[in-house]
Amino acid sequence: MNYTIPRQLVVLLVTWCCLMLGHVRSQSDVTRASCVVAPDSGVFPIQGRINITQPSAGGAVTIYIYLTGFNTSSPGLHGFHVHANSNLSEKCNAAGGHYNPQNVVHGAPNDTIRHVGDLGNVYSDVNGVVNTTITDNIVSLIGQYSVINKAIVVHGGEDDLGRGGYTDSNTTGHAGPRYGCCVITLDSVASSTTPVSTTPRSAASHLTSGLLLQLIAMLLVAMTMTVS
Ligand SMILES: [Cu+2]
Ligand SMILES: [Zn+2]
Repeated sequence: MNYTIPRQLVVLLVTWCCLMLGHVRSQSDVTRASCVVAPDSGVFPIQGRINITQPSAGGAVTIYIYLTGFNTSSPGLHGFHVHANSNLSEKCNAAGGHYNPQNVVHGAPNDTIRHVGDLGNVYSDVNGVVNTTITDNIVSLIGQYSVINKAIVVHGGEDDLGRGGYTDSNTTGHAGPRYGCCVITLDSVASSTTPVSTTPRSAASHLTSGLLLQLIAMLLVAMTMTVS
């Protein structure tokens, strides 16, 4: 029996495969980490989750923050940093100082000179909730200054970003007590089989491969329309 598959069906299947390949590729090239925040022994039951993604080595990280348990009667800013240690045995105090591998002074996230861990402040609202996203170009999940296995600490007070004139403004931002903390753990690494830190693929090469697949898909769709 002579059975032929309609040409349009074949073209559509190939198109679908190309689109799926592009999708899978973009998903698996992202490095992901997370941090489950627990309260210090202090007054407020701070808890929540922080997810961090980095699409490429050397690229910006996006930090998704959802925390609850802050004082509902005084909404405001709370210092938010990566600290140097992964040890939380003395609650948040064992996390050490700000992650500062370059041994420079404390600063604001946008300052040229700052600790790697200086992420500024997060805002807790009238419900005692922090729900925000930070994008940062210094913190990384990959390479020499990776923050994997470092702590994140959220403070009781506002980080003055080094400008407050207090004795600890240039080291801690005078951000006050530690309300909650967690250790950043790696969830998934970019799919590349070569070590990302030694041979990083540029953002441009990711873009090119994605665009190529999309171009092939569009050509195939155009062919289908021509045939029918
Ligand atoms: Cu801190
Ligand atoms: Zn700092």
